[in-house]
Amino acid sequence: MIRAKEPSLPEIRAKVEAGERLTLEDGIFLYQPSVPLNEVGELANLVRERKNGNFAYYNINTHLNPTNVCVYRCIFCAFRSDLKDPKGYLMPDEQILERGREAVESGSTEMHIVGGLHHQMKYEWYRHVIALLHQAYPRLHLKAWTAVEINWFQHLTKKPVREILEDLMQAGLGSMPGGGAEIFHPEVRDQICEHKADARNWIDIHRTAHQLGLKTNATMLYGHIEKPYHRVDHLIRLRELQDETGGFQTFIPLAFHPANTGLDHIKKPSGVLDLRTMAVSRLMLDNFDHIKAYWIMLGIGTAQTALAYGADDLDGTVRHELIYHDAGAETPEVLTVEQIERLIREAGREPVERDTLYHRVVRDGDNWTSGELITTGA
Ligand code: V47
Ligand code: SF4
Repeated sequence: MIRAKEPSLPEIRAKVEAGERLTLEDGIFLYQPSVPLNEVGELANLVRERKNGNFAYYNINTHLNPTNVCVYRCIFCAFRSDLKDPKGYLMPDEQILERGREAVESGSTEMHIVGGLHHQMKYEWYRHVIALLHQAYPRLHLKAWTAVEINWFQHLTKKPVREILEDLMQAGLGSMPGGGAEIFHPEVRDQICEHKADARNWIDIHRTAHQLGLKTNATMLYGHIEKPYHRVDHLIRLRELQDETGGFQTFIPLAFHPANTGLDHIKKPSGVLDLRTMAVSRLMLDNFDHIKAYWIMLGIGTAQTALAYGADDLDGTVRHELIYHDAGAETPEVLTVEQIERLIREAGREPVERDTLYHRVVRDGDNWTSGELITTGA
C-alpha cells in the first residue's frame, strides 16, 4: 500500500505562495502544536492580504432573537428554554417593531435574526417576523433564519426548501446567517445536536439559497469534543459547496463558551486554539473572500489579534446579543463605531464600514447609502 507523504511546513508554504489548494492532511498537520503558531499565522496573513489588502471590515448591526423556546436540546446551547420554563419568552410584534426602530435609529444597516424552534409557533409566524420588519423598515437588511430553522420550516409546512426560501425572500429576507453548522462530521454531530438538521440538510439548504441568489454565511463551532480532523473535514465540505455555487460570503469560526451548557466541564478554547483555527480556516477556505473574527465570542483582544491571523472582518457593533452572553461571554453588549474603528487602527489595519452584502457604506450625517461592491484579490 502506498501511503501519502507526511506534509511539511516548507511544502505547505510553497503551496500557499503558489496559490495551490491545501489538502485534508495539510490542514490537520497545521493543527499540530509542534507547528509554530506564528508561522501558520504568517501564511494565513499572506492569503488575507492577497484577498483584502490592509482593509478590515465591520458593519453596524442589531441582533434579534424573537424566541428562545426550542424543541431541540443541543448540548452546547445555554440560550434555549423549555416551553414552560420561566426563562422562556416569545416577543410580541410591538417588541419586534421596537427593536427595528432602535436598530434604524442607531444607524444599523442590518438586523441579524435567529432564535429557537418554538413548539407552538407555525411557519407563518416566522414569515410574519420578516414581513413585519421589512414593511416597517425596508432599508434594514434582514439576515435571518439559519439552515436549521429552514429545515424546521420544511418539517412544519411539508414544502420544498426552494418554495420556503422564495416565500421568505418575497417577505423581505435579504440573506442567511451561517449558524447551525456546528461540526458536520457525524462522529461529533450525533453527540452534540443529534436531532437537528444534519450536514447534508444544512449543505443542501445553503445550495438552494445560493441557486436562488441568496447570499449566506457559514460557521463552525470549535473547542468542545471535536478533534482537528473533524474541523478540517468541516472546512473541506464548505469549500466544496463554495466551488459549486460561490454563494458564501464569509466564514465565522465560533469558539465554544461552556458556561450554563451541558458541556460546562470543558474549558473555554485557549487563545492559541482561537488564532490557529482562524489561520487554518483562512488557509483551507481558499475560495471564501472573507473570514470573520466575531469579537463577541473571541473577546476583543483575540479578535483584534486575529486581524493578523487571517481574519479581515470583525462583524458588527452588535446590539442585544444573547446566545453567547447566556453562555458566559464577558464581552460588552455593544461597541461604538469609534471603538471598533480604534481597535482596527490599533491592529494596523484600515477600517471600512460595509453593508451585509459587502458594499462600502457611505455616510452623510444620519443618512447612509451603499456604495461600490468590495472586490477582493485572488
Ligand atoms: O449555531 C450556540 C453557536 C450559533 C454556543 O452569519 C454557541 O454572520 C459558542 O451562527 N458557545 C449562532 N457558540 C451564532 C451564529 C453567528 C454569529 C455571528 C455571525 C454570524 C453570521 C452567525 O452560535 C449557533 C451555534 O453554533 N452557539 N451556543 C455556545 N455556548
Ligand atoms: Fe435550539 Fe439553536 Fe440552541 Fe440548538 S443551538 S438548542 S437549535 S436554540
